Amino acid sequence: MPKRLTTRTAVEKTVHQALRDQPIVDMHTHLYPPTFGTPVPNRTGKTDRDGLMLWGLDELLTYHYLVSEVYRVVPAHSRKGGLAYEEFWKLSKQQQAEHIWKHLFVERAPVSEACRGVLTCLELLGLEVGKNKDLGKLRKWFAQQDPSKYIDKVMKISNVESITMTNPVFDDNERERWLKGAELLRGDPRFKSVLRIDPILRDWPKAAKKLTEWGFNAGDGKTLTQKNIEEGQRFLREWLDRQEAIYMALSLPPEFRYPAESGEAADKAGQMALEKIILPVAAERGLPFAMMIGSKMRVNPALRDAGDMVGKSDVQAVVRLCAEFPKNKFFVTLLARENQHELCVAARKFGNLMIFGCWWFLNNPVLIEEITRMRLELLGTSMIPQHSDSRVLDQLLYKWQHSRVIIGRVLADKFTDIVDTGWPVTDEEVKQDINRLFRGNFLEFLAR
Ligand code: HDL
Ligand code: ZN
Repeated sequence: MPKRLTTRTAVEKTVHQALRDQPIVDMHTHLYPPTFGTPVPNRTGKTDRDGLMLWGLDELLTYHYLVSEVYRVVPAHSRKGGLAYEEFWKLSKQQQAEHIWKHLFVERAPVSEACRGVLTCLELLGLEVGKNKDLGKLRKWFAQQDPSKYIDKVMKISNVESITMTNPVFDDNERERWLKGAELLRGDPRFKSVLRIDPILRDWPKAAKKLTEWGFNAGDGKTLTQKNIEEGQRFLREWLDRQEAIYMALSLPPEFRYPAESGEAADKAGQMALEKIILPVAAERGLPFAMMIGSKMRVNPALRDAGDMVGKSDVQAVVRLCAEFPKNKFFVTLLARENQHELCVAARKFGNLMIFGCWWFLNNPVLIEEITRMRLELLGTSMIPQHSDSRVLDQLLYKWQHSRVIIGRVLADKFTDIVDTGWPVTDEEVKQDINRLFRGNFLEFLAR
């Protein structure tokens, strides 16, 4: 029998319990099952230097967020003992981890969100790192894990029921693995695939050249004939089938405009690739197209994955695409804090637009709180508040734990606000809405 909630305390208790109990569908990660190989030493002994499944202590400590943070403390160029980038990249993964541990954890308080995240992971794994800061001892525990069983453990503790991968077809390592044996790679139904195609819009001429090399005649990159369009569509259909992808995705620079503003032939061709290749195939299959806009790649190339930057995007490009392609479904997340309000208002105008997550540089408590409040106040529960973006399996533990606490605080306020008007809120309703936010809205939008 549903129980009516009449006080803030009752609401808070219900919200936090419902969040703990709610199985999560994580709609955007960079995680992989063991069939994609793992470079991490472990009890199975089967390691693969270029393996894609990252997990364990040294991967946690060398997450690219922490690489950029340690270069704040020990600069690359300094008269007093810096560490040149190329020297850092020459270190082993363990040596890199030790360098980060020393400078960001031992010699100063690990208060940044990425540092704190490592501590939350270790705490949730029961490793009592406060009692023992010796990496060697911690490493021994991880080396005893079997990757397959470790996935079960991490998904259980984090209560994540489904992991949505990012599968970049233009990445040679990943593509070759799919070509070798797609069925092997899809052995674990808890992992869903996403066809990631950034180069098609970030650099159509280069992408067209690659497609042609792979046997799909996509033209010269400056013009798109009907044949090129058909071949580009054939490429997408073939890879969507191979991966059994549940949506298509790409990230875009802050300069992305629709329609393309530059008179450049390549930009015009890229716009045609969007209009004639990507969106028609997505629409025919009822697949959402995810645009993650605002990432300026490699502003500091020496930092590699850690060298990307945020920039303010043009939300009107999203508005025009949603308006001009009503049969397409769009997942959109923007990287700049300054774009969040305009994106929320855009979502009020288009039912084919589902906004999601506090992406990358927004995935910090202060911004998760601000953005979630804004979304609930403007959109109610018709949005997807978070994804983890995890690159290392263990990060599911901290990214979801931290977000549950913050989103829970906001939800408790919002439910209490309506309880205060005399509106009858029950525990069942709270559970239903939390299911919508952390699972249902995503699955329903896929099926729509
Ligand atoms: O483009 C993306 O999917 C981003 O999430 C990048 O992978 C970024 O490097 C990242 O890991 N952000 O968390
Ligand atoms: Zn990502």
